[in-house]
Amino acid sequence: MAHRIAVIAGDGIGTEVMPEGLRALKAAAKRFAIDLDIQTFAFGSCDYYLEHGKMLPDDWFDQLKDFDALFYGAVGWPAKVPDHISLWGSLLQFRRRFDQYINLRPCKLMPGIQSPLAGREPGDIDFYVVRENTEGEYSSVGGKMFEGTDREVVIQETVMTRTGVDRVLKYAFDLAQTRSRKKLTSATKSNGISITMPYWDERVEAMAEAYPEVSVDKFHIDILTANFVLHPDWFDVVVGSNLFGDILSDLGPACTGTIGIAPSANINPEGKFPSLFEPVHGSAPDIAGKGIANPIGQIWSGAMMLEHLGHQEAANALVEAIEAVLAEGSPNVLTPDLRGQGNTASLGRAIAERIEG
Ligand code: GGG
Repeated sequence: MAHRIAVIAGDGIGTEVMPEGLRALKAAAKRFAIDLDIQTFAFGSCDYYLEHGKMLPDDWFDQLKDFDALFYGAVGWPAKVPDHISLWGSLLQFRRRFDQYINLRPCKLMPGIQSPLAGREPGDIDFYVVRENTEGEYSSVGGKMFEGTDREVVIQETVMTRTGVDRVLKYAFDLAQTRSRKKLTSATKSNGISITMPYWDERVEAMAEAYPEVSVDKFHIDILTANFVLHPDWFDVVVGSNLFGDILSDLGPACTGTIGIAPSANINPEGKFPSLFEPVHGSAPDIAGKGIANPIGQIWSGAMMLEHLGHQEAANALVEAIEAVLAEGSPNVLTPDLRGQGNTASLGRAIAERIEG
């Protein structure tokens, strides 16, 4: 039976890397005889907002809920729509309504890419960030008072629920258990943020009792970011709240040379709703329209989607094709963030050709 994939390219470079993500997916589908039923949607972009006054149509949930996966580009064009309106009006709706409470973000130094961290080789950086994806600091609890006066007050609460914290910790511990190093690092700031973050720590300690084989480290976020740069080889599975996970999963890929290659999966592990696969990078208005965006984050996200849909061999073929093209290092193929003179299409085409074999 065909896998139903909903495609939403979104804004900026999302619309430029998506065709390369699809090209790679179609090449894998052909080689491994996978039936993909791909349907593209125009909503979820700032242009849609300018035309309709909202990021999504009222019936978006019903339109998307029966798909097997969502393949997503990027959102945001602050010159057209304020970022908090575009993000809350689209991507965060998907994550919440489809209960995609895991945001899984691999961070790996690939062959042929020079890390900005001196002396680091492929193999030195290979970890996952597991980000809580539906609550935490990304909460809609709060408000404004005395707006426009000199007594103006703004408040936004962090929300941590036992269910929300335990389920992301369980996912992270389960993942750590499958890895050879079996190491889990938890990010908090429990010396300064004195209620929610110590609560997260308590839940880590409680969960750790069920995983005696997993070694657990707890770091405050400030020194953890320093250690990402100084000792990226220390990390295996890093778990954090919505905000901390977001920051760490930009910093991690930056340590591997470029955020342009970083993929992510927003997962509803129970499979009750579709999961969503998107590059970590955003819409990058500064380079949009130039055709130079790196498509690897989108293509690698496609590999995570194929794995999620049960096609491990095809997923491996995508990642191997990415690694082969990076290792080859042809300057005419690689995008400028990889120190090449190529463009989005040349890199996407080279990877698709490798997949085809
Ligand atoms: N493809 C990822 C994307 O569009 N990100 C825009 C963004 O600002 N995301 C914030 C977040 O992931 O919470």
